[in-house]
Amino acid sequence: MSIHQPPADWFKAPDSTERLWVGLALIWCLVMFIAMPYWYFYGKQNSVGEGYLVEPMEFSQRVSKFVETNKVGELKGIPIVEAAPGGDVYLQAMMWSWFPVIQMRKDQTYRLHISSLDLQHGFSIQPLNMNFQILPGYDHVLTITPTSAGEFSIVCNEFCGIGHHLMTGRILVVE
Ligand SMILES: [Cu+2]
Repeated sequence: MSIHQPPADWFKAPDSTERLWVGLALIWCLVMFIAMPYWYFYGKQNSVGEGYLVEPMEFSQRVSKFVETNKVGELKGIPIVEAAPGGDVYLQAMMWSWFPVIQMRKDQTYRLHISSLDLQHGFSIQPLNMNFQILPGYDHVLTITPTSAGEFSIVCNEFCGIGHHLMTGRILVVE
């Protein structure tokens, strides 16, 4: 029971301005409703990729094996790793690093496996606008073909703690 009762005749039929706004909001809802599936099929970015279940420890072992067999150099103490074209590439996210540094050949296609060992991170390639959510327990596989050579940064775009802003990685694309 409220302290003050509303007047019995509280309801007023919407006037023309209110009807106009409700109408505009409804039209906008429909536009957004259609835009989501449209963008899924015709947008040129953010594929959903493939997803597989994987235990964090198991994924970490795959990363270690990948690094051991494919290491080609080192950047500030972090191994630079290059897979054969068409091969599997592994990237591990954890508070607060991306491991290892990935090297790829321009115009070659790779299967990039990404997973997290602890909590949710965001995989974002800069300066391109590509963003993916990375979750522990899931091997997120992106089939990617770099179309230009250069150095690309990976940043974490999902707040993951006090060192979140330091969580950067590298992808090197060579000719
Ligand atoms: Cu993160």
